[in-house]
Amino acid sequence: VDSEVSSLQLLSRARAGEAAALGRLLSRIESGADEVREALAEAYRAGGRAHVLGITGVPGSGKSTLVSRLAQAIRREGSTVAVLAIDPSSPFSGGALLGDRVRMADVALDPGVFIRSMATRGATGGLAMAALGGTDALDACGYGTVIIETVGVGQDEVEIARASQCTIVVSPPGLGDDVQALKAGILEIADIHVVSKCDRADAQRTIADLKAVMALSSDPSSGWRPPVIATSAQTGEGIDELLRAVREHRAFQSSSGLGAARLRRIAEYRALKTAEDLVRRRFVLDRNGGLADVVERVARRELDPFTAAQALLDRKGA
Ligand SMILES: Nc1nc2c(ncn2[C@@H]2O[C@H](COP(=O)(O)OP(=O)(O)OP(=O)(O)O)[C@@H](O)[C@H]2O)c(=O)[nH]1
Ligand SMILES: [Mg+2]
Repeated sequence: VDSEVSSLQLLSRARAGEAAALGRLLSRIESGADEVREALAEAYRAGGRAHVLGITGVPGSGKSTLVSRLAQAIRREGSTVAVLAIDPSSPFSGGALLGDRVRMADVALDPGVFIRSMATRGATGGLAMAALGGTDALDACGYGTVIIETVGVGQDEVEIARASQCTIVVSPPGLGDDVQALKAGILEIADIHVVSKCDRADAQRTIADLKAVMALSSDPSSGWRPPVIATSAQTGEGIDELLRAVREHRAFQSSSGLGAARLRRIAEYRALKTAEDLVRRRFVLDRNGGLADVVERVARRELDPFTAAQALLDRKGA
């Protein structure tokens, strides 16, 4: 951590519109440094205005390409948008986005768009903590929409996508008979389904399969039937329709009261996740956390794991 400037200062510069300060702040959040905690608390207090979208799907399903299209559509509406792509194997900066670099460059030069990749594996603070903290920072900076992209594999990644006001699950066409999101176990978290790459001939089959699965599985009592939207980042098909569905879902959430219930569920998840993180930091990262001797006694069966955990938590300090 470069220490001349505090994270709190970076946050206030970022909120004043300085993109470089926002980038530095996100790097610190990514590193999980303790110093950033105060800035994160301030960002959380200031935030809560952005519409946060979670986009997930199996690797290579076309999430990043779709997100860049969606960002363009949001800009055309006149609203601002920030994107946080978590641990992508094909980051925004590097990948050949359908030879569409010119348009991506337009987006990249637009101050109403902020795009950032975060590769947080191995970071001390953990994946979810960095992603959620990053979302708070972007929210506090006043972006109208914050999009968080995660690959739909792994518990943290799926939870991050769920910790949003609207979760979009992207399924690519083809590759066997099953809808892949079904295999990945992420179908049920969708508020909106996207079948990507619908310029491909095999997309029709996937759209039909997904609609059939949805007809069987969706719970009509919730009042919201997740729509299945076919998109192509290549032709632009379905992008406006997707944005319309996002807006409709938001209106439905607020008129039904389900949005408030969801915000409480997210708050609960965040509080518990943060407690978990604190416990992990205290015992795993702190050499004086007393973990080693307790572990030794558990290994020798002098202590059972539950009593050991209780003893650790009861310990003063940290
Ligand atoms: N034909 C076609 N190909 C697409 C479309 N969208 C994305 N692709 C291709 O699919 C591949 C993966 O696209 P990405 O957007 O990187 O997918 P992703 O889901 O973000 O991938 P990861 O982040 O690595 O999981 C790339 O080669 C894209 O060019 C589309 O609409 N049509
Ligand atoms: Mg990606």
